[in-house]
Amino acid sequence: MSLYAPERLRLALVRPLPQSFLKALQQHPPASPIDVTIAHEQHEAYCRLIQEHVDQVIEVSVDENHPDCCFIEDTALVVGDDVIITRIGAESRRGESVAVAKVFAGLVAEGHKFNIHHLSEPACLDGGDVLQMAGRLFVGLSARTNSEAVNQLNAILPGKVVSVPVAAGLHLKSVLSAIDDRTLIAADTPGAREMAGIVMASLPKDQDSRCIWVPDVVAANLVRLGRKVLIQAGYPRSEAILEDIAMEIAVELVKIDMSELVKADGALTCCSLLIP
Ligand code: CIR
Repeated sequence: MSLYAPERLRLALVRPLPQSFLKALQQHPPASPIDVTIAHEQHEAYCRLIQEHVDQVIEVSVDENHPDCCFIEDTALVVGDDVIITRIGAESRRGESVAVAKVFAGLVAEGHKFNIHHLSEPACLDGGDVLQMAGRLFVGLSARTNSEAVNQLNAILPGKVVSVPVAAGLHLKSVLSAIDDRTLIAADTPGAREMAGIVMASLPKDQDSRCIWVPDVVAANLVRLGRKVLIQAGYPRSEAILEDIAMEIAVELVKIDMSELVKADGALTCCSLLIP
């Protein structure tokens, strides 16, 4: 059974982009500086799209002391009824999980049936390193996520975790994501090919799994929202490839420009926590 088959999502968490976003972590200085006004507009447009496709959207309060707080995906994993509050890899971001943990505790108090777990030191894990696909939890071992996190996740979710060394990109999902349970979308680069190979080898043998390569790394990260799929605008060659797949599996592509967030290594998945 799929761990993640969001036909209609019941709940999502998002977190506004702070004014301090200019200080967000960046792997490399971008060609042009972040325009915070445009970044806000792009993030608000993203949140509107999430709102359209999810029954309940909870906005976690903004935290100016954490310039990366809008990248809420990194703070928690939701796998069925299990919620795992992460211990974010970058020390400066670690405090971001606190407010998210409080929101989940509040949901439990209201009657939601979540089992809440916390990763503990020395584990480090960013949600961007976790791909849920076909009943598996692929966990990138990266500069942000370590093997102790994999051990702790294995104890919580026995038999589901597959680790994948991150050979390229900040996170596992910086270079690949799933458009459905049998179709991996991956960047056509040597590092991403290595990572995608490991994912493909661990997918169920009884399904006709495939990997579709896109020429633009940024375009390999997409968000499935029911019958819509959010993709990054501005990558026509990748878009043409994704359009063919979308037609075949009867989903509609929705293009969104998040270029100012990409400058801080933000992928599309990173701005929400989606709960089927
Ligand atoms: C960071 O370096 O942690 C942030 N600037 C970007 C995090 C993006 N997270 C994600 O794609 N899951």
